Amino acid sequence: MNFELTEEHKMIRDAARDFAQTELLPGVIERDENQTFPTEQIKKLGELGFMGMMVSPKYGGAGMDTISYILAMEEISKVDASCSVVMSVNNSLVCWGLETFGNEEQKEKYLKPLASGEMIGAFCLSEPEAGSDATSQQTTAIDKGDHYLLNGTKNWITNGSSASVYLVIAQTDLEKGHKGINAFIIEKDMHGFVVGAKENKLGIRGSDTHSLMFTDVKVPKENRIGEDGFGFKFAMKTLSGGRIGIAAQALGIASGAYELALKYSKERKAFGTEICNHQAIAFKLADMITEITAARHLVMKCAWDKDQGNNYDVSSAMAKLYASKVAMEQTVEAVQIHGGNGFVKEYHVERLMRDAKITQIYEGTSEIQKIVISRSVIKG
Ligand code: COS
Repeated sequence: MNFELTEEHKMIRDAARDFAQTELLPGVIERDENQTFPTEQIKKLGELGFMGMMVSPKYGGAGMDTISYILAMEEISKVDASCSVVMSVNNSLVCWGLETFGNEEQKEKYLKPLASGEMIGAFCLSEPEAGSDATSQQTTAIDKGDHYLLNGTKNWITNGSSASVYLVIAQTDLEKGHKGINAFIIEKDMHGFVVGAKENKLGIRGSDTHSLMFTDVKVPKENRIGEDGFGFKFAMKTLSGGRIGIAAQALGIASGAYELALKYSKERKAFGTEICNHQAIAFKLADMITEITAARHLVMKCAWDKDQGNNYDVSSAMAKLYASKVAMEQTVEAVQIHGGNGFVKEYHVERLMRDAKITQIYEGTSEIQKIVISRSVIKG
């Protein structure tokens, strides 16, 4: 076992930290307030290689490992979780899915611009009636010979309007159940594809979340990913990796709030001393750093599993379940340590608390993670 980061890992973490402080911190409160998408910031993340971190340089990516990816995700999420969700979806759902399961033509045409940050991608599984119950897809893609005809609605899609390329899951053959589901690459300008209204959200307000409508969209046959009927497995396998990204996001939200709370507690005075000298606050800090360290170990372990080629379906579910719980609980504590100041926007912790909630919901709710983990332990 080796708990040390390599020099390269440290460099990537520090580059992400610098970027977050210089490029993301200024304006983060306003972007949250006005629900402004971080267009310029995402462009710069692309130039740094952070939009296709794990993609091979052959396809315009940075060729880094999963540990590097989660280190960068944590640092970006400490400051701007709206920005990090855009990065996470593009990296671990869209780019990874295309690089692992796409064919050579699909990689040349779509992966290259996505990995270089020239384009943004979206992953479209959820529907009004199919969130956790992902096999109940109502969106249909009927085989018409040289193309599929796509009809249906997708909900809560991250990068809904900012994306140019959408990976859409749809039912091709109802009788075959989940084995009749396929994944397709959809371009924004395909006829019959409409981006719906933007959601007005509790947290990650800088990211754009939309519903998407497909009416008789003609999807060329060559835009199907993998063999006929591979769509559900594609979604499940891709989400396992996505959950590592969201676990790292949750870790970053928690550690960002902790760092702010620690600093504040060393400056703010009450009853004649800095509040960190009061046991009530000192013990909160002790609990926070302990929980965050435990979450970091789970996230690191599962990233390591992925880099080693081990199965990470369960370790990513555990990492996301635990890190998102820590994010929710410890951001509440960070607000508490800040007292009245924690309740106002200028101190950043209220935003982190609002941002934390979604990490227990998207890419599989905490309850879904418990299904994945419990089925695995019972099966043995
Ligand atoms: N990798 C590969 N295949 C997987 C898999 C994985 N991680 N998880 C499930 N599968 C396969 C199963 O092996 C099964 O295939 P076979 O019939 O060939 O064995 C198939 O997928 C169906 O699996 P299962 O029977 O377990 O389906 P369930 O309907 O019980 O659902 C859960 C399984 C709940 C785990 C799944 O629906 C899920 O993850 N839901 C949450 C989806 C989600 O994250 N939504 C958020 C949207 S993205 S923001």
